[in-house]
Amino acid sequence: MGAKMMKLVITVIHERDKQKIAEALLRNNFKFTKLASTGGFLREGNVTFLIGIDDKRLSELMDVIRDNCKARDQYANFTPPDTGSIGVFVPSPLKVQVGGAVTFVIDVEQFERF
Ligand code: 2BA
Repeated sequence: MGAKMMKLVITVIHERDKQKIAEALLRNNFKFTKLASTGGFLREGNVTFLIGIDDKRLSELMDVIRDNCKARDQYANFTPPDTGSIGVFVPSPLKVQVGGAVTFVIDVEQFERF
C-alpha cells in the first residue's frame, strides 16, 4: 500500500464496547491492533485500537466506530491533596462523560511490512 494513501486511526474505546467494535471491524474487513490502555484521568482500563487504512475508507471507518460506541456517564472519586489540616474529607463523586470513542486520525508517512 502506498504510504501517501494511508491513515492511521487511533481510537480509545470504553472497555464495554471493545467486543462490539472488534466484531464490527472484522465484519467490515478492517485490520487492527488492540492495546490495553488506562485513562489518565479516571485511571480505569480502556482499549486503544490502532487501525491502518487506505484513506478512501476513512469515512466508512468513522461510521463503524460511531455506530458501535456509546458515551457513558461515570463517577470519579478524588483523593484530595494532603493539606495537613485535621478533619474528615468526604469526597463528592464527580460525574464525567466518557467516550463514545476518542479518535485521532494521522497521515502515515511510510508503511512497511518486513
Ligand atoms: P480518561 O483520561 O480516564 O478520561 C475519562 C473522562 O474524564 C474523559 O472522557 C472526560 O470526560 C473526563 N476528563 C478527562 N480529563 C479531565 C479533566 N482534566 N478534567 C475534567 N474531566 C476530565 P473522554 O474525553 O471521552 O476520554 C476517554 C478516554 O480517552 C480518556 O480516559 C483517555 O484515556 C482518552 N483520551 C481522551 N482525550 C485524550 C487525548 N487528548 N489524548 C490522549 N488520550 C485521550
